Amino acid sequence: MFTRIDHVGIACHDLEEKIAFYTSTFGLTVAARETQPGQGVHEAMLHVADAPAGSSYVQLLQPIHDDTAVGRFLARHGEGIHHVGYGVDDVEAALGILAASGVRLIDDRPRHGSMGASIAFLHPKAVGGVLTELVQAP
Ligand code: MC0
Repeated sequence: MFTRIDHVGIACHDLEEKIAFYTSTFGLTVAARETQPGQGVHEAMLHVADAPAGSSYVQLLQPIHDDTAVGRFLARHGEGIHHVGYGVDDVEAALGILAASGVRLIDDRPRHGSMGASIAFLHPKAVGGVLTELVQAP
């Protein structure tokens, strides 16, 4: 089902500071910056590598305000890994397979994600405490 690790989402308080750290320390480059009001985040995708199945990224996430998924996560856990995003060829097909096998979904249909991707989340309680995202690149 998974074609690659598309990205690792990292929650942070200060997007500019973390972009500066990842670019200067690890030599990553910023592939995209967006604000996603529906997800409650300002975010940056930092390119890590290319592979035949597609590219991989670090996704830095700063909440737009405290009462958002990432804002609540920061209050509870502090900065750190927020979710793992896996590449899939067809997010709707993957959701259908997972729902049929009883995996608890957050999204039963795809929504708009970073860089034009079609995305859907699986509940962390169904994945051993890991918030898991399916990503179908455009
Ligand atoms: C919350 N919990 C997590 C978690 N967030 N566990 C692991 N990883 C996370 N990231 C756990 C809490 O510890 C708690 O566990 C329980 O879930 C409920 O916590 P809460 O604070 O009451 O939860 P809510 O209301 O924030 O809901 C949690 C849920 C939500 C995962 C359903 O955050 C959600 O729908 N997330 C999906 C959307 C999202 O995260 N968007 C931001 C990234 P206990 O054991 O104490 O009950 S947007 C993005 O990434 C886009 C732009 C993209 O990639 O393209």
